[in-house]
Amino acid sequence: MIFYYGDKMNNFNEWFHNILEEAEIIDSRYPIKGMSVWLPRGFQIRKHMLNTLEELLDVDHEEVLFPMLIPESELAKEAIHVKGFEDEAYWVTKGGKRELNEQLALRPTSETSMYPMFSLWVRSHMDLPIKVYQTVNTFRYETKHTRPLIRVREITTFNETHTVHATVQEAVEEVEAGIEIYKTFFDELGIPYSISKRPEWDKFPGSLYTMAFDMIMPDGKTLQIGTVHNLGTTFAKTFDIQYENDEGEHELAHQTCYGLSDRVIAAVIAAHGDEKGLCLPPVIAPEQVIIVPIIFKEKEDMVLEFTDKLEEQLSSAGIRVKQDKRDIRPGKKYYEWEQRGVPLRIEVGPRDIENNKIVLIRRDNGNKDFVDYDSTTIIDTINDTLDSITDNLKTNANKFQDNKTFIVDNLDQVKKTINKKGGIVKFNWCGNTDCGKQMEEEFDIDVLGTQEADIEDKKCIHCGEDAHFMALVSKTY
Ligand code: 5CA
Ligand code: ZN
Repeated sequence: MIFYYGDKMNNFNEWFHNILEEAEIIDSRYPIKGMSVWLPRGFQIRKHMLNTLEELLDVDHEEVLFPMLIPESELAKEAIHVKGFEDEAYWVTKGGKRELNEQLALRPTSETSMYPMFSLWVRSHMDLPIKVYQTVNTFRYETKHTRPLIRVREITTFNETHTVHATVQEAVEEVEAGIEIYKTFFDELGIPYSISKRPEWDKFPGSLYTMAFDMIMPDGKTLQIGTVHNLGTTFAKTFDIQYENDEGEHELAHQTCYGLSDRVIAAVIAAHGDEKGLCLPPVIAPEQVIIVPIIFKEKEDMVLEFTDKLEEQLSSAGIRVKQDKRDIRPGKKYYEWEQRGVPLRIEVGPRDIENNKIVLIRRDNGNKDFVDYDSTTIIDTINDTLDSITDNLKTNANKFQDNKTFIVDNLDQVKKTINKKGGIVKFNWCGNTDCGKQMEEEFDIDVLGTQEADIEDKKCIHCGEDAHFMALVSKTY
């Protein structure tokens, strides 16, 4: 029986939920709202996702691990920051039956856990820069509708980078570096994005400014998939992170932080999945290649001898490969591995071996290729095919994002476009908070942020004042 996933475009929620279940990624029946269980297949995907990310971060950052509990006195130190998170914090108030002297927050993010320690670590400019990251679980008592991977109360895969610098300039450069790392990372996964500077009223609590990555989901709403913040000296003041410069004077340090979450996995699923189920980019696929031997009784030994050798060969070349020798119909195997999103399937039957051929079937476009089996070139052929799958997934996903991004020049079109087509709408904007908040109310949309553009002598399409930016607006998750 063919499983019906639902309509990805018109009923994304149903489709997404079905994928998570059928592809055995997570089980969301855990008896706490907003918390789920990673299943073995999902955990593999998560692991490869993190390896890809951490490899990029490791070039210029070091991994650390801070405690999960934060004393209330530290969390409350930075006034704006605590205001942003006070409604979302979970509290530990007891040890056994005893009330604690001071209640402890489960980290909603780790500024207030890390920065008191940074204050101890930074003495002179010799101690700078600090560039560290950790991958941890964080807790946020979200009040908006929770959804698996997308809006959770235990973020199980929170990768956060925190840096400390001597100068404004270095912090600005680190923000750019962070953006580049995330671009490379999302590109490797074929996740499309639009980058904008969040408006004043939606920046990270305590930051100077926030740069955000947004992906347009199949239903036309956008999902914030990553953020890079310039913290300025706000936290350095609060947590007393100062260094002695060459003249022996004390100066405040400049900081940045940036982070990603489980949402990355949601984004991959949403970007590439289809009516057959999950479709994974090779870089995070638990199996990049699945070999299905076509076995007939009398030729079984011959086929298996060949496929065992092939499996061994691919595996030695560093390709994640698995062979499915189960005694069930090949059709059922094809169906299952397609559902699970394995990028490439190799079928080999007795006739193929006699003709010295193998059959490659791509998950992304269904193309079937009969290729000559040559032991000296087969690895290149397969690696090239995997690369081509990555490219194709990325191209198609980017096309979707581009086709759903509209530039308009009057207010009427903003409303019409968002309601009819969804996606991101861009237009000339003044950048003023009052104007922006009014628009959000009037049109029931969110201002994602601004992009710099050549806007001379143009007026804000909402209030008529001079325009300074392109605004990006959308409905959001
Ligand atoms: N300390 C900073 C940088 S790590 C910080 O916490 N930034 S954040 O609040 O913007 O979170 C980083 C990213 O986590 C967001 O861009 C978003 O993609 C993701 N995220 C935030 N809240 C949730 C949530 N409840 N569920 C899943 N992902 C979330
Ligand atoms: Zn305006």
